[in-house]
Amino acid sequence: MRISLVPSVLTPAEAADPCAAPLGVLALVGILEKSGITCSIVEGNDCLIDCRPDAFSNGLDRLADQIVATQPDIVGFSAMCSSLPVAVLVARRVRDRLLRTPIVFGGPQATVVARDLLKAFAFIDAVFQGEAELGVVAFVRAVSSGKRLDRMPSVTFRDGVSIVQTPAGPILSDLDRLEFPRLANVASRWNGQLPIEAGRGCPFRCDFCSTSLFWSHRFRLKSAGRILDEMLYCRKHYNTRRFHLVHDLFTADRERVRLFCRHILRSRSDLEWTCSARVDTIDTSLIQLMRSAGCVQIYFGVETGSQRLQRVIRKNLVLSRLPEIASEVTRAGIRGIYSFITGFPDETYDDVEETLRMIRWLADVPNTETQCHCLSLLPGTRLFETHGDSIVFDPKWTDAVLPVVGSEMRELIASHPRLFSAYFRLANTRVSIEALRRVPAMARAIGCLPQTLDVARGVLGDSQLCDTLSSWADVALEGQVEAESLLVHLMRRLVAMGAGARGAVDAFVALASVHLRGRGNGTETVAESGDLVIRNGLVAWRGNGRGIVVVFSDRNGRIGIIREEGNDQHKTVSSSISLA
Ligand code: B12
Ligand code: SF4
Repeated sequence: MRISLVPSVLTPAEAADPCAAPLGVLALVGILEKSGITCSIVEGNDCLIDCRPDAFSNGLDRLADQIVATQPDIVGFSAMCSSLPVAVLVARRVRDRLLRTPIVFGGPQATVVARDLLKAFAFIDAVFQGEAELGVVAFVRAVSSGKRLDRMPSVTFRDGVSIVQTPAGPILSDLDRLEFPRLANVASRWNGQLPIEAGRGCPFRCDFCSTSLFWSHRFRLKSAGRILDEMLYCRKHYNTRRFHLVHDLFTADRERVRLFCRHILRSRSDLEWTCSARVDTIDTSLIQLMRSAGCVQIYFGVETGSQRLQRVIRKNLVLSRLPEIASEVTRAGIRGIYSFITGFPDETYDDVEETLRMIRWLADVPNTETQCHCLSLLPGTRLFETHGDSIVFDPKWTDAVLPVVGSEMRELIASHPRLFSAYFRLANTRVSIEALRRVPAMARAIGCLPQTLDVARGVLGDSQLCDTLSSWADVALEGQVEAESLLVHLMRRLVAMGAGARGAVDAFVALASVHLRGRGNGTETVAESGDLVIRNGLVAWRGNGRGIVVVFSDRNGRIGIIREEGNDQHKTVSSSISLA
C-alpha cells in the first residue's frame, strides 16, 4: 500500500526557518514504513511561491498532479490554521483526478475543526485527531480498504449523511518510545541546523493558544538522554551542530531542563541549541547553566507589555520580571527573541502603548530581537469560544497566514469563518482597527532602529515622528517592507521639512547604518561600506573628502556628533553636539 503525505504549505520566509521541517509528517513516515506502507512526501512550497492569481492556480494544479504521480492508495494532508485553505483547494483537485482514492486530513487545525471540515467538503473522507503515532497505521489501513471506522479512537468520518466523531484515543506517555523522525529527507536544507522535537503539550492555558488542548493538556518532555542521542545522531549522520528544540514551552519543568543541561555538559559535546520559555519559568541560575550547556537562543512569548491585559488573556506573566530575565539572557551570551501580539478584543490604546514601550526598552538590550503580530484567532481556544461568532474576513490582518490569492481561495475562506478563522479578525471597540493594523509595522521599526528614531524625534518632534511612522506603517502594510524603507521615508520627511541641520541628517544616515548592519550579534561591529566606516557603535563618515564626522550614541539614547576637519582617521571624541 502507498500513501502520499502532504505537509503544511509555508510561506518562503517560514520555509527558511530551520523549524520548518515537517516533523509531524516525518514522524508518521517512520511508523508507516515500518508497517510496510510506502510513503511519498509531496511538499507544496515550491509550487505555490508565485502569488499572481494564474500562476498560483497553476501551482495548485501542479501540486495535485505531483500527488497523483505518486500513484497513492490514500492521500493524507497535514494542516495547521494557515495552510488549511490551500490543503482543501489541492484536495479538491486530487479528488477530481482520482475519483476513488480516499483523502484524509490530520494536524493541529484539521483536528480542531474536524466535524466542520467534513460537513463542508464532501471530498474529504476522514480526519485523524491529535497525536497520531499510536493510531495512524490502523487508520490508514482501515480508510484505504473501506472498513468502518466507528471502533477506532480519535477519528471523524462520514456515515451516510451524518458526521461521526469517536472519543480521543490513548497518547504516548513516554516520548522516548518515538522513532527518530526521518530527517534524512530534509537534512541538507538549513545549513547544518535541524529541529528536534523535545516534547509535547503545555501546562498553561492562555486564552488565545491551542496547543495545550491539541496535546490533550498533557505536558511531556523526552528524557535528557534521548534528546542528546537524537542530537548526536544528527551530528554524526547529517553533520549538524545546531538544534532547535521544538516545544512550545521547553522550560515548563526547570528541574528537567537542569538535568538535560548537566547531561549535555557531561557529554562534552560542542552542540548548540535553541528553545522557548516564559519569563516566569526560567531564572538566573538556569539561564547560566543553559548557556554553558550550549543554549544560544531563547524564544519568549511575552504577548503584551500591559500587566492588565496579561491577566485578561490569562497569560499571567509578571512583567516586572522581564527586565531582569532579558538582561541576564544577554549577559549570559544568549540571543533573546521576545514575541508580542496585538489585536486582543479587550486591548486599549494604553495597552498598545505599553507593548510598544516594552519593545522600545528591549531594543536597547544587546543581542535581542522583538516580533509583533496581529492576533490570529484559533478554533479550540477560549477566545474563539467567546468571540468566534463575530469575526470579520480580513486577509491582510495578520502575517501569520498565507497570502490569499485569486477568487477561488478568497471565496473559500470567506464562506467558512469557523474553519479558516485565522484569516479573520476580531472586533475591538476600544482601539480603531486602522491603528491596530499599524502596530506590528511600528513595532518593527521601533525594534530595529531605536536610536535612529531617537535622532528623528530630536529633529521632527514627537507628533511629527508619530505621523511619519504611521504613514510608513501604511506603506509597510502593503507588503513586508523592511527597515530600509522606513529610513528612506524618514529622510524624505526630514528633507521635506528643510531639516536645517545637515549634520543631523548625516548623523541620522550614519546611525541607521550602524543599526541596520550592526544589530544582531552583540559583538563588535566592524563594517565598511562606501563612505561609512562602522566600528563598534561608532561611525566615521568620510564626508566629501573634507574631514570625518563621527557619530555616536550612548546606552541612554543620547546622540552626539563630532566633526574633525582635515583628518581621515578615527579620532578620540573630544566634543559633542547633543541632538536628542
Ligand atoms: C515548528 C512549528 C512551526 C514551524 C513549521 C512546522 C511545520 N512544518 O509543521 C514554523 C516555525 C514555520 C511555524 C509556523 C507557524 N505556526 Co507553528 N508550530 C510549530 C510547533 C512549535 C511545532 C510543530 C511540530 O513540529 N510539532 C511536532 C509534530 C510531531 O506534531 P504535528 O506536526 O502536530 O504532527 C502530529 C499530529 O498533528 C499528527 N498529524 C500531523 N499531520 C498529519 C497528517 C495526517 C494525514 C495524519 C493522519 C496525522 C497527522 O501526527 C503527528 C504525530 O503525532 C507547533 C506547536 C506544537 N508543539 O506542535 C506550532 C503550531 C503548529 N504553530 C501554530 C501556528 C499558529 C503557526 C503560525 C500561524 C504562526 C504563529 N503565529 O505561530 C505559522 C503558520 C505556518 C503555516 N504557513 O502554516 C499553531 C497551530 C494552531 C492551529 N490551530 O493550526 C501551533 C499548534 C502552535 C500553537 N501554540 O498554537 N510553526
Ligand atoms: S501561549 Fe505558551 S504558555 Fe500559553 S498555553 Fe500556549 S504554549 Fe503554553
